[in-house]
Amino acid sequence: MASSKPRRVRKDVADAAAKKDTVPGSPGSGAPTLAEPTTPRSPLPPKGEQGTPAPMTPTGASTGLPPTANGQQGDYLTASNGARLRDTDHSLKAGRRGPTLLQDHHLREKITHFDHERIPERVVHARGTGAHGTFTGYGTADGVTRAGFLAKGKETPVFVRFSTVLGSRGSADTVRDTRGFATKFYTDEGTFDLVGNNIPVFFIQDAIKFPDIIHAAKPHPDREIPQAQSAHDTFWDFVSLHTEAQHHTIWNMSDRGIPRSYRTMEGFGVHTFRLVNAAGDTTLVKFHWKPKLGVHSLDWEEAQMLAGLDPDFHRRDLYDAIESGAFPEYELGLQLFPDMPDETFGDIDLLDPTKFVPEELAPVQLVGRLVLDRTPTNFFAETEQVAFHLGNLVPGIDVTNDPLLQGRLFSYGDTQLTRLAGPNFAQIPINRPHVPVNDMLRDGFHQQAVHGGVAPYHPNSLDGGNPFEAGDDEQAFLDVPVTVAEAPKIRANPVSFDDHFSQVRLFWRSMSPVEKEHIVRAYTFELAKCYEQTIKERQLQCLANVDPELCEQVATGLGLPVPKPTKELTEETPSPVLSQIGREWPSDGRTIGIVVDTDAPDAGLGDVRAAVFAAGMVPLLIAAHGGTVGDLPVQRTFATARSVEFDAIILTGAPAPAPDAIPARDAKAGAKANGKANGKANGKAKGKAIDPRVLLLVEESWRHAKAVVAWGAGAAVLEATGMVGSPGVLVADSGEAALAELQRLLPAHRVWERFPATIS
Ligand code: HDD
Repeated sequence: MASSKPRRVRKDVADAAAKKDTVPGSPGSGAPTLAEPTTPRSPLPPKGEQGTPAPMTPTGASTGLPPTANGQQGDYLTASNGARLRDTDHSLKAGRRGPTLLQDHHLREKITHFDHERIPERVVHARGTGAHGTFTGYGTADGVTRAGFLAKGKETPVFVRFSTVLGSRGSADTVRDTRGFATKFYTDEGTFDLVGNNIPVFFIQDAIKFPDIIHAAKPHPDREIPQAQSAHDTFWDFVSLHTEAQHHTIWNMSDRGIPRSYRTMEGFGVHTFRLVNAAGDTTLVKFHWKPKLGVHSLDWEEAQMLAGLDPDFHRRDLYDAIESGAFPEYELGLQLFPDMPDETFGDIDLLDPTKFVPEELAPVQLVGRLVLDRTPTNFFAETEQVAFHLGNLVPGIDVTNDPLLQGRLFSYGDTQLTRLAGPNFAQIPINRPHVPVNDMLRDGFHQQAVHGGVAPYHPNSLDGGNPFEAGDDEQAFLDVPVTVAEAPKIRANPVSFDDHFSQVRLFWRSMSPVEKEHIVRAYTFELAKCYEQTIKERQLQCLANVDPELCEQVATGLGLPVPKPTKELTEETPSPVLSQIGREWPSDGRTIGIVVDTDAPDAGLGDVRAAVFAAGMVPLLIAAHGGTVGDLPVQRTFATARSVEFDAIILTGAPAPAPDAIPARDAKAGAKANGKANGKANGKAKGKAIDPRVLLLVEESWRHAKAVVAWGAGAAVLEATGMVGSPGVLVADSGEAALAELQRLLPAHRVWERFPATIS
């Protein structure tokens, strides 16, 4: 029988505990290091200007909680029930050397929560990064759609997530792959998700093939390699057998597969959608995102180097740009087509997602501007938990019967059930609409709402008939009453879907010679990584059906016979706008590496740095060691700087090797190695040894067709590498003149004429 007396601690035990068995850091323990918790203080301000909007209720109303309500900036550490904690560094034990007690709730809670911190990564597009921003409508789409967020001057908050497709969550950013460009518009009429890619066509025509293409492209199931690559047998096995994938594949093999930055990448909604205006008239549409900085890509060697040197390159680039105020900008554009019963434009079937419509035939009409100006406060809460869904449509935008789109309408909601553990993922803050939600969806795992009322059904009288259905004139979403032709049930495609090669040829023919060379190299690289001879031969046969020159060059690279075409090679009119080269783009936000000799800094250094900055670019000083040069901060050292980070290099000095560093390159050996590339070279100029890391920086920049300008003592570096006279390598009279040369060269992104292409 339990004693009714209060429990007392035996005095001898209490004394012993006070002497040796107390918890370190507790009063009387005598432990010096853990005497008191951190002094409570006011919550820290949110990072920069980035206060998260206060958490909202499932109806979209603010809870009134401060932005950092769930952050670790509060006064006291607490358990999840809010009780203040005295110690979170030691588990509760039976004595200092005793076993841990099961009753230690804090220990169990802390470890249990940690054990479940990871959620399944996305089955595709696992590697991604996001940003907040604002979309402003131009009002130019009013005639074709009643979507309110496109109205003139209307501002709508957005969240964008960029991604690669194949790699796992921790994979490198710069792999050769398609990039996702998914935008959530939190409009006044509900959330609209535009879930696109940076390539306007897709691998497959019917969603039922999606598991096949993804299984083929993901790492091999036995060894789980290669990670985030298409250069392997199963990928090329599938795309050479399933030839509708050839169009998307050539885009991947082009420079589009390795964007320089998310800021220099186009976006495409891919499918044809249907717009409806206030009068009920419909128009077919394809969505485009046009980056303000133009379309620009990495060099393949750069992409590979970056995968090791800075696997977070695109992620970092996006954050750095936003945090430095160089906000990424894109314009939303529409290609509009009359909504005819055959849903074609010319001879292009608008329901076939492996086809695009050249802009020369249907110009892209700009309807709004997106500015990304805020990085997420918490990666997991926002970027990881954001859930896009093509079914998130607003009045004025509807779907078509594209069979890929139809399957996607199912997949996105479905995948979140596993990934976000239940049906209430739309209540997660990043997914909540910014308008009141009044659905009759109830219960389920992780339900956040405390729903009132007794009648979550329609019609009802017990809750006064609430909520009511909206009338046509009350912003209701209307399914466009498209006529569905009477037809037999069938598992087959429209006949027009059988053309798998004409647009692949169109794309190839639209490329400039240098871009064609890159495509040849990419196919040759990828196929050379395959082990199965039959797969290489089958893909060469596909290339023969695209273009004889392409096929021949790749076959030569592989050392294989050149097959003859088995299909008629149609005469396709090129679409020049597909080429990334030959146009001029703004240089805003480009990164300029400025090499400084700390022993003899140039007097004009500060002015040049300021001028680069004033021109909207990012100047980064590179020197032998950290600290400052005069009052200018050194941002990279020769040990941390690699050429791949910079768009151009300015040399303001010729730094000597550190006394204890690797010896400067031997003049003769240097001349021999570099002579192959450009005539003459050595590691010394006029008898002065130059730090080999500077030479490497400049040589790599040269290999990657970047502008390199020097003035003053910097000219010695160019002399040492033997590059003077090579296109885009210049010695200027002054810092001002050097910058002027850079500004002349940068709008083309790279100095393409340095490597004249051998392909026609
Ligand atoms: Fe998809 C994610 C884009 C076809 C099934 N897809 C996903 C994302 C993007 C795209 C950008 C990442 C969204 C994010 O950042 O969270 N997907 C496309 C495009 C397609 C396409 C442009 C063709 C035009 N997708 C496609 C098909 C299916 C899926 C045909 C399935 C039948 N996609 C998914 C998915 C994902 C996804 C499994 C994984 C994570 C997620 O949805 O939320 O449901």
